[in-house]
Amino acid sequence: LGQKATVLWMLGLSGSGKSTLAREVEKQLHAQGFLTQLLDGDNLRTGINNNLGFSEADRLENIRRAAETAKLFLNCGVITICSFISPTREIRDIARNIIGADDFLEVFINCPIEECERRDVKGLYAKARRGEIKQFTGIDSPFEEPQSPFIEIRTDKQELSASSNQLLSAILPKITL
Ligand code: GGZ
Repeated sequence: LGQKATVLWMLGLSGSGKSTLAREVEKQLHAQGFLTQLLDGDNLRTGINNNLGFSEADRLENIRRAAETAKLFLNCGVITICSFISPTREIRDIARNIIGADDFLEVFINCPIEECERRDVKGLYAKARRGEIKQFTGIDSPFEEPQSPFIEIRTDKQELSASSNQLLSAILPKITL
C-alpha cells in the first residue's frame, strides 16, 4: 500500500455537512487509489451501536466504540473517515486517546447553527424546537467548538467542491508515503 493510514475525525452539528463532505472526500480518495473506510452514525448506530441513544452517557459510548472500530481499521492500514457530531471536548479527547494523537486529525465542519437549522434537511431541528426530540445537539444538548482542530471547514461559505479540495490538500501530505 502506498498510503499511510490515519483517522480523519469529522465533527460538527447535525446538518453541518459532515456526511456529504465525508462521502465526497472518500470518493476522491478512492479515485486516487487510496483504501478508505467511512464510519458514521448511519452505519454504526444501525449496527453495533443500535442500543444507544443521545444521552450524554450514550453519546460517550457511541464515540468510544466508533474510536475503537476506527483503531482496528487504522491498524490494518486504512484511511478511516469518521463522521460524528462528537459534541464535547471530553468526547473528542476519549476518541483521540483511543486512536493516538499522532493518527487523529480533527476536522471541524463549522457551520453556524442558524444555517443548519435553516437547511433542516431531515426536519429534526423543527422537531427539537417543538419538543418532539429531546437532547438535540445545539438546542437542548451542548455543542462545544474545538479549540485547535487540524483544519476547520466553513460549509456555509463555500461549495462542496471547495470544501473537498480544502480538506484533500490538507490531508494528502499526511496520507502519502
Ligand atoms: C443530535 C440526533 C439526535 C439528537 C437523532 N441530537 O443529521 P443527522 O440526524 O443525520 O445526524 C444526527 C445523528 C447524530 O448521531 P452521532 O452518532 O453523530 O451523534 S453523537 O456524536 O453525538 O453521538 C441526527 C440524528 O443522529 N439525531 N437524535 N438528540 N442528533
